[in-house]
Amino acid sequence: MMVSSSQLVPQIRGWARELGFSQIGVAGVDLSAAEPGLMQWLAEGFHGEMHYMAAHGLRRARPAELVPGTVSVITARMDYLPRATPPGWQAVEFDRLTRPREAIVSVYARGRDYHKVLRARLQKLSERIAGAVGPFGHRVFTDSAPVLEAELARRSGQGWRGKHTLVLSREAGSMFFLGEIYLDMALAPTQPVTAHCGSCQACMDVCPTQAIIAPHRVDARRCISYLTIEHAGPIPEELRPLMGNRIYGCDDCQLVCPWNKYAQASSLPDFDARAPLVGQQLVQLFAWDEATFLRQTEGGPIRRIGHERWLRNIAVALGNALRATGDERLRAALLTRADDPSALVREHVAWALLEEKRP
Ligand code: B12
Ligand code: SF4
Ligand code: SF4
Repeated sequence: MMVSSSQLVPQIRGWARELGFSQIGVAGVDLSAAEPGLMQWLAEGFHGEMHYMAAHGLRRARPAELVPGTVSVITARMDYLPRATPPGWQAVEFDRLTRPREAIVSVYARGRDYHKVLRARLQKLSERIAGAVGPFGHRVFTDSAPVLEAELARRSGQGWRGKHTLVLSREAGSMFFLGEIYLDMALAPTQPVTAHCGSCQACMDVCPTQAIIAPHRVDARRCISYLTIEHAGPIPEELRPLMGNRIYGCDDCQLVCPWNKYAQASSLPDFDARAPLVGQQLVQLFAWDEATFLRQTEGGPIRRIGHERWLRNIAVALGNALRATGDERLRAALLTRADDPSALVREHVAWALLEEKRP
């Protein structure tokens, strides 16, 4: 099907804005230039236990093989800073690291699960498009395993790839999610933008675990986001002290990025932070039983990791806080789960209580 891009794309931008998206681009389907890098990344084992990353082979980089008939991809950006985000929010977030007893949940995970928000709104956008051009073949994605989202976004002009690998824009920094609509309708691609990292490498320097091993190369196995969210088993011991009080995800490489002074707040209430997930004491969150965990995380992305991993992560943070402060209340909290039914939790609690870690 052939439609006039010059008329349709501006219309799509208008509908997308009404649905909470901030920018729309169009990419073609030839991502062959990205294939060697993806294969290298997998060959180095940087994906760790994210076996789904390898499972789809090169279909990840070949939209037309993943969804037969695809000839164009609409890319969409959705800003996720909560509506109440104050100016200078990066300093507010960095400050949390100086309060070891406080739990840090990554900014993106404090509200509603973005998978749900983006998927539903991309579907609505597809319906608006179909209303204008008639029925067409499409499939929506957001953070769905087999899609190279950042590469599609870069090509379609959503931004350039920062040295931390995230997509970064002069108008919006990097605090946004990406989503796509694969289409069987040909639209003219929008143009990429130039990169503006220059000689900066602040993200690489700040990374607590040195997970950004070279510009544009992240070894996921070292990334705190991977360790706290994707990784199922015991967290490697040498990385535990470096996690500090981050219990779900990590924002450091984005907080330090100068372009994030242009990051924009969401127009939707969905990403507003839920009170129990911001500025809370580790001790309080560690006391949640499974029912409380499920209730407090309902509709949010954290629920996916389950109560056991939640406790594992908090045990590490409590151990780090105990080492930093010597506060006996932290030890007491850890002792309440020394005999936890989960071997994983017990082991992390035992590590957190180890005497030789005391200052
Ligand atoms: C797997 C994954 C992760 C992994 C790995 C991250 C990574 N950098 O690869 C982990 C769990 C660590 C992670 C963490 C985060 N993620 Co993530 N993640 C993904 C996911 C599902 C796939 C990314 C991917 O394909 N990685 C594989 C590598 C190969 O891709 P690549 O970095 O683009 O590599 C290219 C080049 O750099 C080069 N290359 C890379 N390595 C190597 C090695 C060699 C030797 C060579 C030669 C070349 C080469 O070749 C590749 C192809 O062009 C995407 C969603 C999606 N489906 O795309 C979200 C996604 C990238 N994540 C996202 C977010 C928000 C995050 C976090 C900020 C969350 C948080 N606050 O904790 C952190 C940021 C960490 C970071 N600095 O990347 C957003 C990013 C939005 C944006 N602005 O760009 C995405 C797009 C999800 C979404 N739909 O919004 N994530
Ligand atoms: S911190 Fe510096 S190097 Fe890293 S993404 Fe931002 S501008 Fe680029
Ligand atoms: S999210 Fe944190 S651990 Fe992961 S690369 Fe960025 S700074 Fe490093």
